[in-house]
Amino acid sequence: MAVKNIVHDESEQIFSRACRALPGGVSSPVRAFRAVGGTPPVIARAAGAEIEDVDGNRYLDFVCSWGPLILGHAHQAVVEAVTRAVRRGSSFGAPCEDEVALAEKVIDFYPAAEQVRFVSSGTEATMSAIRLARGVTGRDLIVKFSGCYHGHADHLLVAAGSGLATFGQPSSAGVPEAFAGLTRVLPLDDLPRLEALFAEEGARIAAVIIEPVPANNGLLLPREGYLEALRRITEEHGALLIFDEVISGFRVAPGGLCELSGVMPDLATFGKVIGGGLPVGAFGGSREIMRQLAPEGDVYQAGTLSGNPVAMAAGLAVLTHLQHEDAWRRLDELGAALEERLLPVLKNAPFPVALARIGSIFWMALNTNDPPRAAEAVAPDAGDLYRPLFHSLLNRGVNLAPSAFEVGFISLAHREEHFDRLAETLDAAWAEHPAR
Ligand code: KE4
Repeated sequence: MAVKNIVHDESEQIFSRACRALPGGVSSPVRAFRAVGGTPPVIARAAGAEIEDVDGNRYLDFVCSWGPLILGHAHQAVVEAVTRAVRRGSSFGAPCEDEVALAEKVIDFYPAAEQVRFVSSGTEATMSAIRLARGVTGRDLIVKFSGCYHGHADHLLVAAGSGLATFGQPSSAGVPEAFAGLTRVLPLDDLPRLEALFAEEGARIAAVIIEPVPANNGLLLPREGYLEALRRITEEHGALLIFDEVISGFRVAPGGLCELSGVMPDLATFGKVIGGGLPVGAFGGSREIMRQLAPEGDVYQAGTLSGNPVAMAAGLAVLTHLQHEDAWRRLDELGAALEERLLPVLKNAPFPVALARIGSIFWMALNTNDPPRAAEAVAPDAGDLYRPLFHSLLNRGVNLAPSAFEVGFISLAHREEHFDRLAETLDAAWAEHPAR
């Protein structure tokens, strides 16, 4: 397949305006293509498994807006629900029925949630869950794992993943040492280190927060028994276990990793899929813990647009559609089809490539034969090897994440023939890769 003669004039023109009006031209750093170079296409529209830029170039999309679009872009169920909702008013700042219905569905789906609170992003969800854990336990320390990303709340921007992994910044400027000092960071997949930390400071630890399947520094699948061990250790020391299921929630199973692993966290956080592409986050847990939140309890948490009726309608449409379609069986089928189609082609790469996958989430681990289970085990030259690969794919109309550390997503709009196209495009990319 010849490299498409991609015209970028409109994107270049609009993005140069963007760079004058917005820092880096973006509203979120990883979109700026700094890790892969070049100018990001400015997207005009999207439908199903495709996105189209302002120059009319169309791309087969495996970013899916970083996970939310599990039904595909502009799905009819979401468009109709949002249109109906917004005609009734965009925001009330008061209880609304769809907020209750979505909360009831989340509680129905997620085994560890007896109550939930809605917010407007995954960051707000994890920030609020941690404040609640500190309020409930009366303790200050939080434990996170290097490479796990839980949004950009100050105390969590320590050895994070996602954009921070992409930029190689172990932590962010602007975070006072006093804030970061209450966060302990350990490597994933190292239980002796966790046991030792708890032996030393367990009485001060409010919570351990983890992406139960880390997907922001590559897809770092946990070893058998690892999550169970986290549950045991936190329970022994009276610390809460927080599953950050912003990516995995409602995607890998109705009840996320909680359902797949059978491990019950004390709190779980959600985002992405639960909003169907609109700004929704949520956190949930036992009634006993959740009732510590204002207005019932003394842990304050609030938000003008939390439980927004239009966003709630979108989330409800997505979860309802997933349920009726028995979507998770189909998403697993599609994930298996992608893996079967890609494995032979990965062998043609000019360096080792391992495929990590869980359900409809996948990641190519470059320059290694075994998918890493910790950020420290990701090949140090993964970013360099990924850069030319990314552009070869993009120039052939296939959109993967502009970072070696972000995962790919499959939606219900994807078909097996899309994976054939990805495989063919990868083969062409290997042929022209500088490592060849
Ligand atoms: P948001 O605040 O971006 O809605 O969610 C933060 C967050 C929390 N927890 C996990 C496990 C997450 O993956 C995220 C956000 N994910 C990144 C990319 N993997 C969002 C992309 C971006 O920052 O633009």
